[in-house]
Amino acid sequence: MEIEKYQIDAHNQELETEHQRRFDFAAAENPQVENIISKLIQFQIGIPSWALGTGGTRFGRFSGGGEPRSLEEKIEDIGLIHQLNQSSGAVSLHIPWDKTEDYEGVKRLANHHGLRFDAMNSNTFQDQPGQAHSYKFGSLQHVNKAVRKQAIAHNIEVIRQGVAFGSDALTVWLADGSCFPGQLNFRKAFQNTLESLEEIYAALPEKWKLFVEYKAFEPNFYSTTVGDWGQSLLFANKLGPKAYTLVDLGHHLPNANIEQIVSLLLMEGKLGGFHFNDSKYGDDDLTAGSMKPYQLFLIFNELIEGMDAKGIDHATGLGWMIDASHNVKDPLEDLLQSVEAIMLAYTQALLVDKEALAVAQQENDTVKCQEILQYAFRTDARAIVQEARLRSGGAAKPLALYRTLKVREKLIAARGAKTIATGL
Ligand code: LRH
Ligand code: MN
Ligand code: MN
Repeated sequence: MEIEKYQIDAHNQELETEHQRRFDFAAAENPQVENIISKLIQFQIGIPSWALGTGGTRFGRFSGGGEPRSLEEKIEDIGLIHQLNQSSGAVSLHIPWDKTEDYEGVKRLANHHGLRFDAMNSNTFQDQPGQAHSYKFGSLQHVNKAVRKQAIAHNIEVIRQGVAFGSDALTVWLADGSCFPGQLNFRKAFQNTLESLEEIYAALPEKWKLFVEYKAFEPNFYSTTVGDWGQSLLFANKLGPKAYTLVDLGHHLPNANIEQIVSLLLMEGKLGGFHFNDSKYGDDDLTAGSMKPYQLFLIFNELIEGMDAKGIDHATGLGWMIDASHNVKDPLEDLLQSVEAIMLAYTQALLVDKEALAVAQQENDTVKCQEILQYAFRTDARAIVQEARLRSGGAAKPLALYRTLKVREKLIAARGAKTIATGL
C-alpha cells in the first residue's frame, strides 16, 4: 500500500493554523531557525530491515500482524514511514535475513520510495542451514582456520551483494568472545580477528567503508572480542583509512559516557556510524529517546561540535541508523517515534549557543555551561521539526496520520495476521 498525497495534504490543512501559531513563536524565539530547518531537511536516518517485524525476546514473540514477508515488502514499509516523516530515506540490510535474486527490481522499488541503501550487515552470529562449520565458538576469531575462512567468505559475499544494491559500507558486528574464564586466549582471539578483518578489508571496493561495531556483552558474558570502543578503534586503526568504529547506544557497560566516546572518536577521524536506540539495562533496543532523552541530546551536542570542528557534513559524513526492535509496539509506529526523537535531539543540539558555551568553558563557569546546554534541551523544538517535515512534503503529525489512515489494519488485510518478518 501507499499513502496518497491528497491524504497528507488534507491532514496538514487541518492542522495548519495550530502549526503556524506554534512555528511563528519558535521562529521568533530562535533567529537561526531557517539554517536549522535546512539541516533538518537534509538529515536522513537509515532504517534497519530487521526492525520492521516484531522483535522477540528469547522467551517469546508476539506478532502484531501484517509484517513484511519479503525484502520488497520491507522496502514498502520503510517507504510508508518515509512518506510520512520524510526523514527515513535509507534502508540497512542484513544478510542472509534479506534475500533477493532481483537486485535491479529491489533497487527500482527503493528508488521509487526515495530510499538509498545504507550499510550492509553481515551475520556470523547464527548458523545458517547447510553451513559447513558452526559459529558456536566464534567466527572471525575462531581457533579453527576453516571456520574463519567461512566467515570471511560470508562477509565478502555481503560486500558483493551490497555492490549490487549500490551500498557503500559494510558493518561487521561479531558475537565472538567467551562465556567462561580461561575459555579463550584473548591475544590469539584478537589476532585471528584482525587477520580475518584484514582479508575482508582487502575485498572492499574503492569508495567503501568498513564499520567495526563493538558490544560489551551478549551473547557472550565473560569476554567479547570487539567489546568496547578501544578494541574497535584498535582494529580500525590497524586496518586502515577505510575502517571506522560504529557506536550502538545500547552496547556499553552501564553509565558509560557515550558523548565523550563520540567526541574522541570524531577527533581521531574514526567515528563511522551510529545505531540509535535506548535502554534501561543493557542492549534493550528500545525506542530512541524513550528512556534517556537528555543523553541523546548530549550525544548530538558532541556530534555537532566534533563534526563542525572537522568540517564534516552532518547529513552525509556519518552513517546514521536506528537499531531497535520490539515485542509490544507496532514496529512502524515505534520507528516513527524513534525518528522523531532523533530529529528533536538533533534540533535541540543545533540550538546550543556554541560561542557562549566556549566562553563559559574557558572561564570555568560550570553553572553557565549547564544553563546553556539545558536552555537548548528545554526548548520545545517540535514545531521546528514539523516545519522541516512539511516543507519536505511530509505529514504534520506522522504517527497521528498513520493511525487515522489505519495503515496497520490495511497491511494486515493485505498480508495476513500471521506473517513473520525475518530478523531478530
Ligand atoms: C547486535 C546488533 C548488531 C546486529 C543487530 C541485529 O546486538 O546491535 O548491530 O547486526 O544487533
Ligand atoms: Mn547495532
Ligand atoms: Mn545491539
